[in-house]
Amino acid sequence: MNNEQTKFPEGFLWGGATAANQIEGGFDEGNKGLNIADVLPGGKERLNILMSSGFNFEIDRENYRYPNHEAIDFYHRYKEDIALFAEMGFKVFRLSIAWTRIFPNGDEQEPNEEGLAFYDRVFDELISYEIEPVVTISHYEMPLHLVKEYGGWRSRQVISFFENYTNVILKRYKDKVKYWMTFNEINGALKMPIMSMGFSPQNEDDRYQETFQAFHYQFIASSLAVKACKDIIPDAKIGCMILFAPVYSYDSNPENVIYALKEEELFNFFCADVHVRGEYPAFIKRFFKEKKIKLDIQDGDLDIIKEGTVDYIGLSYYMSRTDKKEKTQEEKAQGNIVGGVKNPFLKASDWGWEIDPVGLRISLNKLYSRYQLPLFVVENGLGAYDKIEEDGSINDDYRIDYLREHVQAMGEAVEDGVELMGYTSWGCIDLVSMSTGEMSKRYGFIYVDKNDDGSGTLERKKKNSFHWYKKVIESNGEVL
Ligand code: BGP
Repeated sequence: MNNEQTKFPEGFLWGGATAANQIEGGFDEGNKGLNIADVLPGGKERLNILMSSGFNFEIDRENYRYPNHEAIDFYHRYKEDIALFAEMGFKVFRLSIAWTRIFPNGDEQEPNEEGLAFYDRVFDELISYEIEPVVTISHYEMPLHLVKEYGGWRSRQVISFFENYTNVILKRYKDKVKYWMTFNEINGALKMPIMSMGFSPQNEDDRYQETFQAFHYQFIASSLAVKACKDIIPDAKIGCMILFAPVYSYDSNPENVIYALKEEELFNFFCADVHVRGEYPAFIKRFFKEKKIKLDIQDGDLDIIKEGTVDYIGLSYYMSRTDKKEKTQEEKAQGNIVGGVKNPFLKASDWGWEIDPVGLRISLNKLYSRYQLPLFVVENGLGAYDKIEEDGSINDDYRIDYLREHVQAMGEAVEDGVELMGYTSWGCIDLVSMSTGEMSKRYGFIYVDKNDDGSGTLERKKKNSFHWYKKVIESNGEVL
């Protein structure tokens, strides 16, 4: 065991992260309405659907499986799961509220009491173990009705539905939840708009226009949520959530350096700038001009955005991106979900996500020097195939190695002067993968007996990493 000393502040928020659609199941229970994750099939088609356009948003059980429908059945097993999180010593647990449990169609006036009561039970259970909930208001689960009837976040009307939803949950859970986040990986829509925006642009020409218009509506919605949170729960903290993948220039050719810089501005910093500073950054004007983007900005929109700036920045970090201006098909990084070219210095996961712990230190430094706002790593982890040995153990030392190096990198960043609030590793219990819709891409400290074909007992088992993470938390990141 390596006893490397780290400098995590007292009260550092160690825990794990999930999203409703990837754990709950019970997709049609408790009056829940259908959301976008409920119509996404698992398997090979999934990533193509996420990246392309023309998806019809219907359930077709003859040809596809829908893994999110049962997921890992957290809806019925949350007590057992929370007890295991408590055993690891979690200080916080990040989860999302399924909008469709509260407003099954999204546009009703009155909320669904059964849905509200479910999260009351979950929060009470967490609180009974002194685990604080960290709640994402919207994590890739837009009501399907809003997608079909309004075109998702293409429509300005959706702002008021979201505002209603947000006000209801802030008021209901004001005494139970003190950490909030608005939209999960809001900038991820630049790669995969379907999950968070509820539409995929029909053609390349409209792509930027539609995506940035939807961002504008989401910024207003997010700012209204921030403002409501400050009014309703004055002692709460509310953040944004950015998918952060630092962009490296492939080499020192200035053409590649400026290309990487501009890609980084657009992908990593554009949404964060608006959330944190409350205004559109200067660099985006040129981009809008070149792409002929004209936003519908109405009177008052920019004031709302200015007033609703966040308290902290939540980020997911899985990989970096190395890029150059001109790249051949062969040079492209296979599977690296944020694109770019292969980085010769890095290894990749079985899904091609390049593993780069130093990149996390770089990301935290970049974000902190730009904003001087507390940072919260709310997703990070290794998706891997796990094997159960004959004696029932699961020796996921590769996962421990990955996490150790990333925790060390955070420790370095803290020593660099970064203000870091916490770390919730992604998929602390195995769950349905977002990009593949499968179970076999596992992230958990806790194994769930469920297979890609839907079979399995759903029994929970501790992996080696469970015992490792417990010690990490106990020692506040000193025993790694
Ligand atoms: C993030 C999402 C999560 C999650 C994670 C891992 O982008 O916020 O919902 O699933 O990535 O991705 P995957 O499940 O595709 O491995």
